[in-house]
Parts: sequence; structure tokens; C-alpha cells
Amino acid sequence: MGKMRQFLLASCLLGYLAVASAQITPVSNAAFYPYGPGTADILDPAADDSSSGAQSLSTPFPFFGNSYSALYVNTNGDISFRSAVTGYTTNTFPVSRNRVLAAFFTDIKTSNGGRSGYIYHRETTDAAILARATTEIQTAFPADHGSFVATWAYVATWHQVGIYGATGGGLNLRNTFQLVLITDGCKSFALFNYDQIQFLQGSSSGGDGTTGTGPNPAQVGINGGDRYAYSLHPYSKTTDLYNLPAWTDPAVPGPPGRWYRRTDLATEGEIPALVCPPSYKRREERCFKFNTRRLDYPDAKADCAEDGTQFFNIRSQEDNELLVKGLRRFLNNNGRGRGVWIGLSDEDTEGTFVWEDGTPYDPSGYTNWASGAAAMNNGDLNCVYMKKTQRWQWYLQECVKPMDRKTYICVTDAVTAESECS
Ligand SMILES: [Ca+2]
Ligand SMILES: [Ca+2]
Repeated sequence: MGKMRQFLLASCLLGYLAVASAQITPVSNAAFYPYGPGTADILDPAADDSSSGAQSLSTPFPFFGNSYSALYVNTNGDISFRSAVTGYTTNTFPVSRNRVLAAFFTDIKTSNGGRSGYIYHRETTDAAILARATTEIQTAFPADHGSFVATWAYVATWHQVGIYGATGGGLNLRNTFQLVLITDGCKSFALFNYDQIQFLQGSSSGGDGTTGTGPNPAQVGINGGDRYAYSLHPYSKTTDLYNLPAWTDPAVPGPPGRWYRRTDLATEGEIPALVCPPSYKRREERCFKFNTRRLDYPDAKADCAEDGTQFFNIRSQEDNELLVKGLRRFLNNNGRGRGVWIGLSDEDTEGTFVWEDGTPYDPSGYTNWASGAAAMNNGDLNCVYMKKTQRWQWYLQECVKPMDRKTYICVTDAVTAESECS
């Protein structure tokens, strides 16, 4: 049965049930920050695949190279930035778009039988909370963040939440976990806290609503949204998730059930992310700029140099394929480029080709000359371009020819992202 049809049926059956009281007893767990009754927490309505809506933040939260002044607390076990995330099946991070802290991302539902769980959240600058956050971050990372002082925090708690499609014994399965976001306005951290994990997934995505198990266990991690930056808990999407409440990070001191992550600086898994200069797009370990202007060879070369980059040199079939893939979109949008300089010329010594980075040209290595093109070489034709209308094969032309200028591609190596926080 489709998810919407089940939803409508359940809504009819439950229409007469009163909404349960919000009086709950928060867990007593050393990892957890105070939540629920007695705090300033907002309690979200019982729901499936829903969201708190945008929660404005008095201090923007630095997240993987960006900064966000609003966040969304979502039913399915996550906090997101820029927009609500209401999907219930997660593709393994890293993925594009979703900017998400996934505490326990699966098909959670707090509206089985009126209410099956409580989602609480609040931002706070409470002195006791900030003092605790400060101490915990300093203790967890004494070498790197020993002088960190928290100025703002956000506490979101999924208390005794149930699963979508629960039946039989599945109606009693409950998970309790919490995300605490902490920042000093520059660095940021997330604390993932777990008290009780009784299910791994809801009944969607192949799951079993009676046992709360299935082939797609919850995802636990962070996704930067750019397809590269992410971090995953070692238990993510495994049956080890049941052990989250007892887990301690061998590298980071802290209470059982706690996972610490720094979140302002992009990482790729456990490695600092690579970044590109502004207006350059990253492909693997390199950064490209597909220029729409057409210039003479020396001007194009100078334009790349101005960015501290150089012409893209095609050294392999892989390079060529990567380029052609990028060029197809570039030239479709641009529509004008008939040729693209490739950074190869024999300008200095006639007959001796040199790549723009100084490497000698190797005729027995990768080439893509059009038939007869190289044989026409002479003292006037010194610069090589690839021709769109000839499947990007290589041709020679005058380096300066105002009637037939070319587009060009600048490239540079991506570099490791560095924090600007003190
Ligand atoms: Ca759900
Ligand atoms: Ca020549």
C-alpha cells in the first residue's frame, strides 16, 4: 500500500482520539541537555514526515563553509538548513542539496494512535547551558579547542519517537535521541546524544513495521549539501545503531551515547574538504572555470594567470572526457564557442610543442589531433584548440586572430579548506 493511502486511512481511524498531554518525563542521561517540560522548549505537533518550519536563529550557525540564520527540525530525525527535509529514505551521504545533521534519519512518525513521541527544540543562551557546552567542548578537544567559549546553543530532542507503519509489537518501539548545536559565532559543533534505540527504520524503504528492522537502517551523520562535504558515524546504516546509547568515541572523551562533531569546517568523511577559488567549480581534486568570453591565446592565458591558474592541459582520455562533459553544458548554455584553447603551443620554438605548465609535449602520449592537422604546422600556426563541430579534435591556428578567437578553460588544484576561526 502506498504511503499516502495508509496515511489517509490512519487519519480517518484516529480522527476521534484526543491529543495526548505534553507531560513527559525527560530521560536522566549524562549525555543529554535539559529538554521538555521545565525548559523553554517548543513541542511540535504529532506528525509524519513533517517539519518545525523555519526557526530563526539569533546567532547564525556556521555549517560546512556556510552560515545559516534559520534551521528546520524535521520529524524524520534530522535538522536541516535552507529548507525542510521531509524525505524518509536517505541516500548515503555525501549527497547534493540537503544540508542536514542526521541524528537518526529514518521514517519516524509521532502520530501513531494520537501521539507516538515528542519532538522538542529551542535555541538558548542560558548561562548554565553555555557553561556546560563550553566545558564539554574544551574537555573533548583540549588541544584544538581548549579555549573555546560557547555563546549560543540549540537543543533538539526526539523523545520516545515511534516509526511510520508500526503494527503489533512495532507500536511499542521507541527511540530517544538529541542534537545539541553549539557555536561561538565562528567555530561550531554538534553533539549527538542517544538514550534508547529500539528500531532501526520505519516500514517504508523495505522496512518491517513490527520489528523496526529492514535493509535500510537509519543514517547518522552530516551532509554539507555540495556533494563532497560530509561526515558519517561508524554505525550509520548498520545494525550497530542499537549500540549507539553505549557508544563512546575512542578518540574523544565524553559520556556514553555521545558523538561529537565539529561542523563549521567542511570535511569529506574524516578528511578536511578541498575547496576552489571563487567562480571555479570543483571536479575531483581540481577546480575549473569555463570562460564564456572568446579571446586570443595570449589574452586567455593572461586571464587565467590573473586568477593564479592556468590553461587546462589535456593529458589523458579521462581529462578529455571530463572536459567534454563539462563543455557540453557550457557550450549549450553559451551557444557560441566553436573552439577552445587547450594550452598547447609551439610559439617559442617552431615544431617543439610545450604544454602551458612547461611540460614537453609527448606525441606518443594522449593526443586527439584531427587527421592532417599536425602535418599542416608552420611558423604561423602555433596554438592548438579543440573544435566543437569536429568532436573536439585538435587543430592549429594563429595565436592571435581577431576574427577567430576561442573560449578557454582555466584550472588549478583544489586546496584543503582552512578555518578562519582563531
Ligand atoms: Ca516519517
Ligand atoms: Ca607552429
